[in-house]
Amino acid sequence: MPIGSKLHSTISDGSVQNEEKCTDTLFKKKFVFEEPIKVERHKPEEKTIKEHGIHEISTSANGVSRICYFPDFIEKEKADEIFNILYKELPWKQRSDVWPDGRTFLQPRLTAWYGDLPYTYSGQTHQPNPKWHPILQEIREHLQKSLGIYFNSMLANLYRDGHDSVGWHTDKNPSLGEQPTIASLSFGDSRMFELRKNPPLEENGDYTYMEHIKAPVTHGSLLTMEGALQHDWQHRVPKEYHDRGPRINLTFRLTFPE
Ligand SMILES: O=C(O)CCC(=O)C(=O)O
Repeated sequence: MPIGSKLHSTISDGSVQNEEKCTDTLFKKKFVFEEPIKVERHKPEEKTIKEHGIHEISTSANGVSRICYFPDFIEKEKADEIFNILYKELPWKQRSDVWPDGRTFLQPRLTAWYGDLPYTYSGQTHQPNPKWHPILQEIREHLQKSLGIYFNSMLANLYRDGHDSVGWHTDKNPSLGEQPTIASLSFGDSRMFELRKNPPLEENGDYTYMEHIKAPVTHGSLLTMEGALQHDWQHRVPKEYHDRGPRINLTFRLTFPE
């Protein structure tokens, strides 16, 4: 008598009958070792944003992630003038990132901060700097009128050459609110702005099979990051392996007291 039938003969409800059937099937079935099916995974093809306009790049429970891209936002002569003024006149400084274990690393770029409030990221704080340079004030007003959005602060980055960069990160900072719109203007040499989608938990932080998107950030271009983008994507400007001239990036934000 099969072991299963003996065990279940003392119980008389419907579920046991089902179990008996399963057990019978199990005894009749021949044990065959089968190779596990290998699921072939492919890296999604990297996309490059070239078309001007609004690009909805993903939708999740967090909402829609959006990039707005305007390569010719500021005409060349004006962009040349802005670059020269900012390069010479902003209080550029090389700061350090402070890691959670206390180690410090010089950032591979120079920065300057403008805004009524302090701004903290990567363990270091930019002190309030409410005295906007006149050219920055002019750009801020033009941007606000064009986008219909108010900005009260701006982080400027100077990439001195192709060796300067900013690594993968999100601008997910309590002072920026839940779904910030960050407007990023570029002047000087072209660089590549890259995005990668955050992996689901089961990928254990592995980005190999996640979507990657690039956008060339050229002289006078505007790129905005909007919606759920800071929740669902990371961004960076990588080092280049060709010679590059200096590039200035202005990222306008609306910040709140922390
Ligand atoms: O230089 C850029 O385009 C990006 C700068 C950036 O990611 C940042 O300031 O958070």
